[in-house]
Amino acid sequence: SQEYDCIVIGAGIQGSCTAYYLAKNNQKTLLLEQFVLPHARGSSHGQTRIIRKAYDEDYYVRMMDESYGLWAELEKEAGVKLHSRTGLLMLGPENGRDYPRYKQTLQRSRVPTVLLRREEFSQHIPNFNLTDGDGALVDTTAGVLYADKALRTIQRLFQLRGGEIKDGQKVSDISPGPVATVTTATGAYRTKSLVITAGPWVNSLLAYTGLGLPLKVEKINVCYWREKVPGSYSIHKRFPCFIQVEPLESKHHIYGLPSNEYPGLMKVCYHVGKDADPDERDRQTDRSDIEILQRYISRCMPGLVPVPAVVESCLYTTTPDTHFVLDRHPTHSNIVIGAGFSGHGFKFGPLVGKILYELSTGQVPSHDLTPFKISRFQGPSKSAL
Ligand code: PYC
Repeated sequence: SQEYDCIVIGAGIQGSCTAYYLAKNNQKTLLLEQFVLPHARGSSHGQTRIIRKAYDEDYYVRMMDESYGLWAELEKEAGVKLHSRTGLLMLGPENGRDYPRYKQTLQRSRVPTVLLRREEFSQHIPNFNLTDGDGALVDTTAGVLYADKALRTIQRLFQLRGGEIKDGQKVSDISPGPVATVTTATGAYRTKSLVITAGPWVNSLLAYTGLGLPLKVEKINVCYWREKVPGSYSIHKRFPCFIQVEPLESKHHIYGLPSNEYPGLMKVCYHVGKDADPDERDRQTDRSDIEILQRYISRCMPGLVPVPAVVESCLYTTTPDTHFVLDRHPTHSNIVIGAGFSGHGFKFGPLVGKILYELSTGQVPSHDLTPFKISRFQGPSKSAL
């Protein structure tokens, strides 16, 4: 069997970034993927994601400070533009639970932010009705990440640095130990260090190692809505991304990205979906979130036709507190786990990759990983976006 310094299982954004930092630091690395690349079965496909510093926890803001720099380095190395700045409009009840927390965290962390007064709102954000009682602010650092392009670019940079990708190779066994063996239908690979970043499939892989994490896999309906006047919510007219917390229509957030990748269509989605089996994703046909979105769009975004023109799918793998898992395996310390990105992990990809590389090569991680430890699942949980 072939031997590597490190094997990374799962070539989504987190695994591909981890593999890149390993190869960049001279580790002989194999990136294994069960499906033939590229594919749309997991959580890293699709044209766009939001990148932002707007968070309600200081540590995510600090992590995004570094992640922005790492994205810029990757763009420079590849000579490819991977994101566009649009700003992120945060909306929510002034006296609610979430909006004041975001506002305080942004101000405390000195993130460049513009507060929009109700009187001036429509002048800055046309075609949008601000809900009575809602506050509005703009995180001016935020924008759109070109997700598919970013994933392709990082995998290419990994290969240019000598990394090996084997796709279409589903893992059929992991035998842990000081040298672990990973078996697929076509080979057995040995490694001193294993990283598991398999998104919704992480628990099926961890089962080989005697571990199960409290993760929920949800199917998100990624909806695109037609502009009544083409271009009115367009990135070219500087329409921002938005996150509406505590909307009148629902318990969970609604978010949107300006029309860009599909001209004339704006992406607006609900941040929570229904449980799904990742191997039978399309058997989950619930569309109750689309009714919530239709009500929201009819009320707040009068320039969109309130019937989705395109619906794509994405899987979220969610932890009970919606914070990530970035940790070592509790009984096999040479197995590192990156999981449970809970629908907000893509923008952290390069930083997560750097942290998982640090863990897998025995370095002290460059960020405090306390919020991301597996041991927290034995205690009480709390929730964030
Ligand atoms: O983390 O900004 C985010 C996000 C938006 C939609 C899903 N996640």
